[in-house]
Amino acid sequence: MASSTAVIIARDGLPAAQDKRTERQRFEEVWNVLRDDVLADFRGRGMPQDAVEWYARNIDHNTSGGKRLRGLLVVESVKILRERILSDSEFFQAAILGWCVELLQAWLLVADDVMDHSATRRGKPCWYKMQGVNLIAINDAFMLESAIYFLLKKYFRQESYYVDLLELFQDITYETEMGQLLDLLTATENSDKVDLSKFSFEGYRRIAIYKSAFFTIHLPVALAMAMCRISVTDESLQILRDLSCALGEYGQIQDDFLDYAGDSEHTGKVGTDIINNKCSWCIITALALATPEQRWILKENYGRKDEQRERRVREVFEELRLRERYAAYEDDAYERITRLIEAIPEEAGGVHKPGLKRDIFKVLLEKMYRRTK
Ligand code: DMA
Ligand code: MG
Ligand code: MG
Ligand code: MG
Repeated sequence: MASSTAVIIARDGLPAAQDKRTERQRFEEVWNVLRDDVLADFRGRGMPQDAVEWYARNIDHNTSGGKRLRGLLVVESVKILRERILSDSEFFQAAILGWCVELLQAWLLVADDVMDHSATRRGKPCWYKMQGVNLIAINDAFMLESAIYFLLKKYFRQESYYVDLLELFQDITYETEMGQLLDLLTATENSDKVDLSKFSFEGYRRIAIYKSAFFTIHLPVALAMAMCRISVTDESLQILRDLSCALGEYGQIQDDFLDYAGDSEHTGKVGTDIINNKCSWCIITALALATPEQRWILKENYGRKDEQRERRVREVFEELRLRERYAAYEDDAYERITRLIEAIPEEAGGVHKPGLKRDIFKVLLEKMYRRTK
């Protein structure tokens, strides 16, 4: 590990318990080290100054302003699995893996915003909308992805579980790309071909789980398990998959609801699902409740690049009391997921079996419940 790291993490030589910085602050500080690593390597390969500055701008724009839900989930999970406060070097290692998940999210969002024709993200213009970027954003997304594998190699190559980390990132990236494909294919761009009968709860669930659940929940928890050298059994994998699907679907339904009802000042992004003809929880739910007349209005106005028509769709969503439906869904999801968590077997015959811990999912569910951004 780089000697500069030890200085940053163990500031003033304080034992971890007396360290007053929040976990989030410590997590952010690790990023300064990793950012320098990536840029020093880039410069070291003979890249000219303007390219270094471009890469730095790409990295800074796309890694700042997020909630760090996924990155901190790795750190939190390692802490819960170890059942104690982490040493400085353990915190650093867990935070690197957390930052690799944040980088995965960063490049996925750069590409997602191009494909969704979005305007803003995390309170700023989307990267492809920045002066002079445009389609260079495609290569910039790939470069953020490559930074993940650079960091994994630099810090984990000597570990016995290095290949497990690589496989996790590759498999789950692939699954997320499958989800993005389903999301885009279900949303026909051609407004003559808007066909709401293509939307179903079953199709919705598949999109949500593939595009969101696996990289948001399965990946961070599985990385933490790998770091703690907890071997994955069929049983624990099934539990992790089930919990990821339940929590991930819930998280995507929240995202869809906020696309329609969220305060864009607060979420940092302006919703695009209605004009993009997305198979969102809102439209699926509205179609299930609509009268024939409301259904006709939705059919005539959904998925059109026209503000007036978007407003008509919103009016029907209001008439159908989607906000109340969502609040009821959310409370029901909270109860249901709580029961799933309680059913995770932690102990066998009184002997503690190393494996998943309920607290990982409990803490996450509490963080997600009633989120407004
Ligand atoms: C985004 O889904 C999914 C990935 C894999 C980035 P989305 O387009 O609903 O996300 P957002 O609402 O943040 O654009
Ligand atoms: Mg999007
Ligand atoms: Mg999208
Ligand atoms: Mg969305």
